[in-house]
Amino acid sequence: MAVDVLLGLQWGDEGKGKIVDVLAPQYDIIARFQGGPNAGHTLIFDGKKFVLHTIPSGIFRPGLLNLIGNGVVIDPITLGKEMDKLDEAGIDYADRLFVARKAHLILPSHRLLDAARENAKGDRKIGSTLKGIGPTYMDKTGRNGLRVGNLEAPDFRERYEELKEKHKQLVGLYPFVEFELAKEEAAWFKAVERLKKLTFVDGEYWINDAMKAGKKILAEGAQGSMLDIDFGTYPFVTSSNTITAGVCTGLGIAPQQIGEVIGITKAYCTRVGSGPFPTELLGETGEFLRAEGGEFGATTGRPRRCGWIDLVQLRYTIMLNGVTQLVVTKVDVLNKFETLKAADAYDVAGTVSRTLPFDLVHENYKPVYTDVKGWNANLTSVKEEANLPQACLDYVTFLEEKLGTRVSMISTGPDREELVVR
Ligand code: 2SA
Ligand code: MG
Repeated sequence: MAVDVLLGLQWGDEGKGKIVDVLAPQYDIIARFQGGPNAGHTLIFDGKKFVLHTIPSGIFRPGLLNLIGNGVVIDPITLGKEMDKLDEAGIDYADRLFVARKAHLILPSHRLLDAARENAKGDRKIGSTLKGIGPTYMDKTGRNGLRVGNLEAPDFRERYEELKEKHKQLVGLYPFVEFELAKEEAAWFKAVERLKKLTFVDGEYWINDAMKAGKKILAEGAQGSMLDIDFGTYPFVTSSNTITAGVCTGLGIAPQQIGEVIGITKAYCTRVGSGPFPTELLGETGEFLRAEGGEFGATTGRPRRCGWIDLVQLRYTIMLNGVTQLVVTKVDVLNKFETLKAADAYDVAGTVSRTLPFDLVHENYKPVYTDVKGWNANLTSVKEEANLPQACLDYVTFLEEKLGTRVSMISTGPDREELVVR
């Protein structure tokens, strides 16, 4: 049995949570492989909205097992809050949520460091979600980190204090930021007791055994490929490998075990936080997309930047991920346009290019747009391909041709039900 992958091809918020939830019944296990509580996966069904940060989006489907893999960084406090929401909704997750022992822990002092470093950057801020992601991955690669499995050892508190002291020294290098460490710490240790009630597993054995037993597994990406630490718009990226390669290291799976790679893109494009966004629309049209699409960060509530779809960027991330099928989301947000635009090439210092320049931050380039006919009709709630207006189908065909990849699903609204499967 192979592991299928589902991930975002832009800067995050492509609608991964919804699509995982829709596909979940075809799988036995949903696994998160990178990122942490910076993620915000929104799911809407039966008129209710849930936002998940750490827990895989398979949790709402009874019988499905969910793994938080070793590549994820976990803040017990956020995880505890997610568990509260599940408890309130009467979702039984106790026997269905597994945590890899090798996943790293986000300490309160990681969040303090995140805040202190962003604060010191002035107008060069990354636009971090301030969840402690960067400092935690730094401690992981710097070989200082604490892992979930360490919670089971008697010397955990000592090791915690040691790492916290290191962080306090580092924080001293930055200007002062408001942070109630003692209070946050008390909440953290309380949440740790709750985390310890979940089942800890050696995730790499657990998942390989499941594969051998014929279980169907879906790996759920967070953020997006353009936020990948290696291939994204560095340094305006997150601190993990968000691309398919991250599934191997973030779960303990060999490359030949990767099956379908389902890449998700919005019918337009958004980005939250700072950094280059070539097709960004700064005027009225951008604001219109933000309002129509409800484009506000699911974790921080920050307004998302909006722009046209970028085919140069998408061809790049389709290549990096080995995408085998595309899902186009939020097509209904484009309902009111006579004409749409898509960037099919870049003008790089006077030369037309179909590849991304090395440094999107500093190089001289601008997108070259192609006009596409809009449908100017209401698609909300369309569930059958036959009910989509011809212009909308033509847009999908245009994307398939330009991107060389089949579109297997079109999302026409936020609800689980609002989806055309082809
Ligand atoms: P971080 O927190 O250190 O990983 O931030 C680094 C950059 O990565 C971006 N980033 C995100 N971009 C889109 N969506 C994310 N999740 C939330 C959401 C974000 C939110 O679903 O809306 O609520 O604001 C996410 N997480 C990280 C971030 O903006 C920085 O540019
Ligand atoms: Mg999100």
